[in-house]
Amino acid sequence: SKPQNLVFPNFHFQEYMVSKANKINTALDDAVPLQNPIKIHEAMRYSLLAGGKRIRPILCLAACELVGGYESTAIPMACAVEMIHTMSLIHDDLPCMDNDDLRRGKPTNHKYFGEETAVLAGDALLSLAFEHVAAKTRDVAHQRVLQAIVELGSAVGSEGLVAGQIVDLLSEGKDLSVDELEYIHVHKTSKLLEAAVVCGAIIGGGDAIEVERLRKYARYIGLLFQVVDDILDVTKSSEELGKTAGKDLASNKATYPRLMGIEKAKEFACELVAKAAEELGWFDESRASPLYHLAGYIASREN
Ligand code: GRG
Repeated sequence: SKPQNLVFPNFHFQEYMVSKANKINTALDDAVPLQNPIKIHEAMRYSLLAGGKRIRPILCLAACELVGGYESTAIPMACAVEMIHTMSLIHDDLPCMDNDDLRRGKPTNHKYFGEETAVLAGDALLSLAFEHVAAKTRDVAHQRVLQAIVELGSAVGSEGLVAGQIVDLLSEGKDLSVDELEYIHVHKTSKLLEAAVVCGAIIGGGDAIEVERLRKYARYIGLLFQVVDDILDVTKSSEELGKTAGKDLASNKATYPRLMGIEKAKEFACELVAKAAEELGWFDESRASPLYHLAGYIASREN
């Protein structure tokens, strides 16, 4: 395989993230204008433009560019992925699901607009996501657009996010095995991250081998995302409580720090970054630098 020196000397990751997030925010703003009926578009925009790290759409653009595609061709797909992510958060926060009051530093959609509007805002974002890719993707063979839409649909539906959510709901109050926990994480979190990367690569003109290498990369970072989430759960609640053991260790929930201890969980996170980087070793070094840094970003994020 190629050498692993993926830290391209002239690459500035912070600037890269800000520039990509700005482009995505502008594209999302344009994709959902404040039109009639005002209430529904206001509710869609409220959550969609409420910040968020934009990890998924940035992954999508980075994968597209890695395989030699233009950023502009993957912008509609990147927006679609973020629309779906946002709608999943809106629905996840509803009283019939997690019943959360705050999201992205603001009152949740249903707290602000009411439950009926929040459900509809989620539905509308889900529908718009697919319409947007199909209608707005330019200069890409239709067969590729179709392939990406199939990939996205399967990552979201009853074999993807929805599967993870239903299994999560059904297992409430039960002691979970590691496999059951893994199933929930893979479906609730990894599937959409994977679709973001794979769809970006398909839209960017990647061949089958490149797409499958990037799928493997995405699976490692999907798992990494969850391991880091679990570590943050422990460290954050420890800080909040001013104790050495946080809420995670006090609950029965199986988590990586709980299963293997916090230090081993951190080591595991480093191993996952290394494995993700290994998949990138097959690509051009300078082009792979963003995805390499994105894995590091997911590993070291603080929220
Ligand atoms: C998708 C059709 C459809 C229905 C939704 C409610 C539901 C089914 C699924 C729940 C999915 C869910 C909320 C998973 C958690 C995903 C996750 C890790 C969220 C946090 O992602 P970040 O940290 O958040 O990237 P920001 O706010 O930065 O975007």
